[in-house]
Amino acid sequence: MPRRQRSVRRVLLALGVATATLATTAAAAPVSAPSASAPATAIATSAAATAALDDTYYQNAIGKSGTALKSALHTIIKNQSKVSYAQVWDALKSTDQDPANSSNVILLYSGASRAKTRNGGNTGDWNREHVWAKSHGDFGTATGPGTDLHHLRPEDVTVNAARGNKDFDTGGSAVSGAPGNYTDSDSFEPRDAVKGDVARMILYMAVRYEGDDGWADLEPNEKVNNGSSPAMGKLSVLKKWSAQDPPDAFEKRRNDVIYEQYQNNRNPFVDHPEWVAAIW
Ligand SMILES: [Ca+2]
Ligand SMILES: [Ca+2]
Repeated sequence: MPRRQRSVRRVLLALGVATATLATTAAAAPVSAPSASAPATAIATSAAATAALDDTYYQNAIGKSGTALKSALHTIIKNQSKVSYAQVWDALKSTDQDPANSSNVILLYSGASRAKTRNGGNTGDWNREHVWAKSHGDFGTATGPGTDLHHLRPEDVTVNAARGNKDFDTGGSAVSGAPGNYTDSDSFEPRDAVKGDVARMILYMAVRYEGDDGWADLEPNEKVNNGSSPAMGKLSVLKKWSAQDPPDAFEKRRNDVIYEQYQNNRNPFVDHPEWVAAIW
């Protein structure tokens, strides 16, 4: 691991220790202690972690915008470890663990909490959803974009099939088994709570894959029915979704787990959602 990443990890570990210490102190405090202090502590810790990343991991991207920012971020995030498609199963059990039940994962579109042991291909199982559909650029499941955890999520087998390789857009009829999701013949609309997650995953893929490493140059566009083109729509809708659903604790933890335990690279749009508009 490059020195810069090691130093970021040290800072994050230190912050993690600090958070744990504060949490213990809060838990041991008298019940009369004002509970309003807890969120302030969490926000301060999160801001400190982001500042630490800006000084290290994102050092060469700070202050840039447009194509210069996209290019700087590409250089940063393409430096990564990779997992095999078989290893994705276990990784998702960690990255998408239900915060309320460590035996389960949360499914992306349906929002259901399902046993980690139900990974598979039968009805009632969950499988590996490629949010950037693998046919868009035809990258399959060889180690590379098809195994990149930043856009892979657990999803119910039937719901995954309903999404298929459709582009993202609003509208359609309700998706069975996935409340709040809609689909029609050429597009899929995820539930509100993950609209931003979906957008940031797609835009990560656009920055990570620029056609310089044997894989297609993936880019968002304004179309649906992109088919096997290395493109995903609709950009204007994805930008809106990212703005209306900012990163929450689940999405941020996921980014940290991928960075620290699996790929040693980050989704910049989870750390800096304002970079979506700075580039597009
Ligand atoms: Ca969200
Ligand atoms: Ca690209």
